[in-house]
Amino acid sequence: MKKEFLKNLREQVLILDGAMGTMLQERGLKPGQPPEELNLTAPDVVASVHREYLEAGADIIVTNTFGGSREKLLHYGLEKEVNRINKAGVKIAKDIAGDSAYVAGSIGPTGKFVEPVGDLSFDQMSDIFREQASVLIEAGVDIITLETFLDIKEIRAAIIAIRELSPTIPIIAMMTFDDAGRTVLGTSPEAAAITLEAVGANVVGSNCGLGIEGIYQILAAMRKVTTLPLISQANAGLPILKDGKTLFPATPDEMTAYHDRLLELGVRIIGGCCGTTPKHTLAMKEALKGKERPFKVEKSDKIITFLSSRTGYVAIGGDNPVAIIGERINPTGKKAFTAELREGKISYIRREAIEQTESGAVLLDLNVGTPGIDEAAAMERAVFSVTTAVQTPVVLDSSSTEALERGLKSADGKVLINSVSGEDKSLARVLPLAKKYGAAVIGLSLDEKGIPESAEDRFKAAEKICNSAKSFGIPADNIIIDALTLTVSAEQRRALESLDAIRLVKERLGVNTVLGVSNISFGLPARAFISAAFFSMAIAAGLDAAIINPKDKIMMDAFRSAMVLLGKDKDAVSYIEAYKNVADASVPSVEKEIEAPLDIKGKLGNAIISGDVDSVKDLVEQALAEGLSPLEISNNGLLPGLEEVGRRFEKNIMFLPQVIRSADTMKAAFARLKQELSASDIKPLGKILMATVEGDIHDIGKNIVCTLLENHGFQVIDLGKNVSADRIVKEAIANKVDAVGLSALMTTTMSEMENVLAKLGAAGVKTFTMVGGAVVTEEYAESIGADLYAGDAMEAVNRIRKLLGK
Ligand code: THG
Repeated sequence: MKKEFLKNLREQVLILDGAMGTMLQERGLKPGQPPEELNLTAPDVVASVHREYLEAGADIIVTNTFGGSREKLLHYGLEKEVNRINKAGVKIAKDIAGDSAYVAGSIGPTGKFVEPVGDLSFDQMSDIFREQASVLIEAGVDIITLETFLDIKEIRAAIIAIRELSPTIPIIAMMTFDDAGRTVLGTSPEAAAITLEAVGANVVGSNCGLGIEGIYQILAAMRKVTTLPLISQANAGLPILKDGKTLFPATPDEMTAYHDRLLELGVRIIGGCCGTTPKHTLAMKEALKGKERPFKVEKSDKIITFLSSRTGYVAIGGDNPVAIIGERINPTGKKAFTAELREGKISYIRREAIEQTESGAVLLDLNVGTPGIDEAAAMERAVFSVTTAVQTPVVLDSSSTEALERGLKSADGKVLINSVSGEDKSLARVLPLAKKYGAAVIGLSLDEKGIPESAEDRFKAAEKICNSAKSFGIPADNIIIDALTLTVSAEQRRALESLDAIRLVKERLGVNTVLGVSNISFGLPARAFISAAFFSMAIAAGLDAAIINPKDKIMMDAFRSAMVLLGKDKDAVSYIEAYKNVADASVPSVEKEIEAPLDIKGKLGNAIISGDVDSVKDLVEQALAEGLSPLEISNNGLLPGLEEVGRRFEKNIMFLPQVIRSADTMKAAFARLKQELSASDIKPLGKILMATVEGDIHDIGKNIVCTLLENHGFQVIDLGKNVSADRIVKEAIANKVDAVGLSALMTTTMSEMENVLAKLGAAGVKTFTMVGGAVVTEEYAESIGADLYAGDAMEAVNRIRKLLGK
C-alpha cells in the first residue's frame, strides 16, 4: 500500500517523472496531433513512457492528460471525448504505477484567459476544469497536478473548482515564469504562491520556461511568503537549435547541481519538464540518496496576513508597516461617484485607485453599495477596473452576499472581505465564501447585542469569530479583527475602549487588527487632528492596518512618523523619501506646490496611460471643440501616452493586462477621430499578416501581438493558428502585406518557420518577416533569415514600427 501522499511528502523527497510530449514524438506522435489522443489509439505507447520513468526511479507518474480539457480538445474536434481520454489516461498510468508510484492527474491551461484580459468568465473557466478534474478523480488519481499556467485567474478558477469536487485530493499547482521572473501576464512568484495557497493548493512551484537555476530563483521567492512544500520541474536547460533540431542541453549532472539548495528551500518534489528524459530521472534519484530529511520550514512567530493582486502582494502584521487601506472608493457622501455608479461608469473608480495608490495606499477598499443599482454587477466592474489600473490588492466592502461573491470571482488574487461580524447569521453567511475563494476576512468585534461597550466584551466577540473561522478551516492569519471606533464626540470613554480592545486582541489571540479610523472624529470640527492623534495611539496599541483617506496629508504624516518611532521604517528610509524636500516640519506643513494643471493634450495622454475608456471619449470631444485637429490630438495627445505605456512596460511598472487596456482606450479614441478624417488620412501604418505556423495550435502570444499592432495603428490580417506555409504565401501575395509575422510555441513546431520563410523566398515575395514565440530566440531568428525577432508583444510593435520607418 502506498502511504498517504501528503504525509509521505513530509518524510521524504519524491521524484516526479520527466517530459511526456517529446517522448511521444520520438515514438511516432505526428506534429499537430494531440498527445492525449494516444490514450485511446495507442495506450501501449503511452504506457511504455510511464514504464521507463518508473524504472528510472520516479515516485510520481503524471498522466498523459495535460491537454485533456474540453477547451483544448475542441481544437481537434475531440471535445466530446473528455471523459474517455482522461479516464484512459488514468488507467494507463495506474496499471504501470501499481503500488510503486503515485499517479498524478495532469491538467494544463486552456490557452484562453479569464475576463477582463480574456473572454472566458470565471464560471466558464471553472466549469471546464471541474469537468476534467472530476473524471480524473473518479478514475482514481492520487494527486491532481496543474502545470504550466500563465494566467493566475485561470489556475485560481481551476483550484476553486477542484476543491469543490474534493476537499481532500492533494493539489500541486505550478505556474511558468520567464527569465524576468514573471508569468506572461505579469504575476510574480510571491503573488502566485499566496494566491495558490489561499485557494487550497497543497504544493506550489514552477514548471517549464526556465532551467534549474531559474526555477531555483522562482522557488526562493515563493518561500518568502509560504510554508507549503515546494515543487521544482525545470526544463533540461533552455532549448538550443542544432542542425534544424531543438536540443535541451542540460546533462543529468547539470540538472542535479541545484539539489542541495532545493532541499534547503523545502522543495519536496523534484521532476523535470521539456527535454527531461529517464536518464535525467535516474540521475535525480541517485543524487537524492543519503540526503533525505524531514520537511521543516521556519515559521514566523507572529501571525502574518498575506494578500495579493495579479502582480504584487502585501504582508500585514509582524514587523511590517501598518497597511494603509484607501477608503475613497465608497459612495458615502459623494454625489458624483454615486451618479457614476448609477450610469455604470468607472472613471471615478480608476482615478481614485491610481491616486490613492500613489498617495501610499497598499490596499483599496471597494464599496459600491448605493440604492437602486445592481450591486453585484457594480462590484464586478469595480474589481475589473481597479485590478487593471493598479497592482494594489483589493478589499471587498459589502453587506450583500451576492456582491461579495461576484467580487471574489472577479478578483485575481487573495482578497480581503470586509466584513463578517460575531453574529451567528453573519458568520454562517460570510465564512463559507472566504473559505471557498481563499479570502481573508475582517471580523467586526460585535455580536447579537450590537457593539459591546467594554474592551473585554469586544475581545469576546473577536474570539468567537476566530473560533468560528477555525471550524470552517480558515486559519487565524486570514482573520483581521476590527475593534471598531465610535465617535468620541458622543461618549469620550469609547476611544480608550477601542484601544484596549486592540491590545487584548493582539495579546490573547495574536491575530492582526484593523480600524476605520476617521469614525472617531465624526461630529467634531477640524476632524483631521482628532483622527490623526487617535491613529497614532491605535498604532502604538498594536494596530496592523487602517482604513483611511490616504490623500489626507495629516493622517499620512502621522502614519509615516509612527512607523519611524516604532522601528517599522528601518533607518527611516520611507520617511526621508517622503519628506526630503520639506524644509522645516516644525512649521505648519506647507501644502505641496500645486502642479500646473494638465492641458487637454496632457489629459489625453494620461487617459491612455490609465486606460480610461470613458474619459478618453469625453476628452476627444473636448479637444475637437477646442479646435485641435485630429492629427494634433493623435500625435501630441494620445501617442505620447501610448509611448509612455511602452516605457512603463519595459520597466516592469505596467504589465500586459494594463497594456491591452491602454491599447483598447487608444482604439476607442481613434474610433471617434476617424469620423473627422477623410479616407486618405486614415492610412494604416502598415499591413501585417500574422499566423501561428502549421502543427502549432498555440495562439495566445500571437493574439496579443495582433491586438497591440491593431491598436498602434497597423492593419492586421490574422490567419489564426495551424496555418500551412502555402496559405501564408498565398495570402501574403494577395494582400500585398508589408510584413509577415510568424509564431510558434513549441520546439517541435518552430522549425516550420524556416519552411515558411523558404517558401516566401521561393515565391519571390518581398516582404519583411518577423518571428516570435516562447522558445524562439534572436539567434534562431537570424539563423533562419528572419528580418526581425520579437521577445514579447510590446517589442514586436516597437521593432516593426522602426523597421517600417513609422
Ligand atoms: N470598519 C470597516 N470597514 C469600514 C469602516 C470601518 N468601511 C467603511 C468605513 N468604515 C470606512 N470608509 C469610509 C469611507 C468614506 C468616509 C469615511 C469612511 C467618508 N466619506 C465622506 C462623508 O461621509 O462625508 C465623504 C468625503 C469625501 O468626499 O471624501 O468620510 O470602520 N471594517
